[in-house]
Amino acid sequence: MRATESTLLGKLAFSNRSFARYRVVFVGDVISKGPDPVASLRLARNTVAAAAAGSEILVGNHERNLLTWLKQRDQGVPAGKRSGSGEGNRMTGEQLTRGEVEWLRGRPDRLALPEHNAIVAHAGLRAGVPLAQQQHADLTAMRSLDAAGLPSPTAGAVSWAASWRGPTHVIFGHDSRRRLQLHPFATGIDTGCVYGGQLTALVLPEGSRSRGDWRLVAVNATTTWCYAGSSGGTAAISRSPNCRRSQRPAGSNKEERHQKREEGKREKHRRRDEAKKARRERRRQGGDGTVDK
Ligand SMILES: [Mn+2]
Repeated sequence: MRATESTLLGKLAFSNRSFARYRVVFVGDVISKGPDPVASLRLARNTVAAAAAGSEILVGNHERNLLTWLKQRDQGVPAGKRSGSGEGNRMTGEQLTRGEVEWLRGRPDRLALPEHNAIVAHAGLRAGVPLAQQQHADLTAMRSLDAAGLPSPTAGAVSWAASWRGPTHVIFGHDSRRRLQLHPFATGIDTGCVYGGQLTALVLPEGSRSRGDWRLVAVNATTTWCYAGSSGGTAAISRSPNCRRSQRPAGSNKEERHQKREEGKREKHRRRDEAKKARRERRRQGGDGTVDK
């Protein structure tokens, strides 16, 4: 993701490649799943440091998982008993300096942008609850509402954001399966970069207070690091420790199935033509193919 991240940052900074005039907010999950989570995190941190005051990296569920893992490690919890996906957290955790861990611990899970009538959070907000009282688990993990209308981390049938009634506009990430979400009062910008989709930014010009005045900027992923949508248990070790799968499962998507079908058809035609040719050959040699006996 780092290369794509650089490209998007470059595109946003235009020709001068300077963020000093911009307030930059990352919506979280900068780490995990890509080939070099620590480099991604450092790039994001450096960008925020170079950008205008009020720039920030919000905590997503992956940063939360890493921080929990680090806390348990520091408390002496045995490796096998720590929560979260151990291998990915171990690899990331061991590379971060103490200072970086401290800095990551200090990142917020919500950010109000009153000048834009907007709130930024990694996953979502519970309706009817003031920002200060929102729960960390909801802010970093929700995707849908359950039958009772309560936040749920599962994909669900309908995004929580579809029923968010504002009046504050929520800008969020986390829900890459649904890709770009453009609801009346919520905008989801996780467009599945690590899955070979896009990396997307929402640009809010000074003084703008609604999406009509905001601008979406996206760059295509340079590569696919993870394949989503499979419940298979293959651990992704070499490419990315936190991916459930690093290998593309056979027939995993529509295009691939289509290609397979077409290949099958071609093979069938090829065999039929061969059989025809053989029959013709037999006729040519012996009249009805039954001679020479
Ligand atoms: Mn997430």
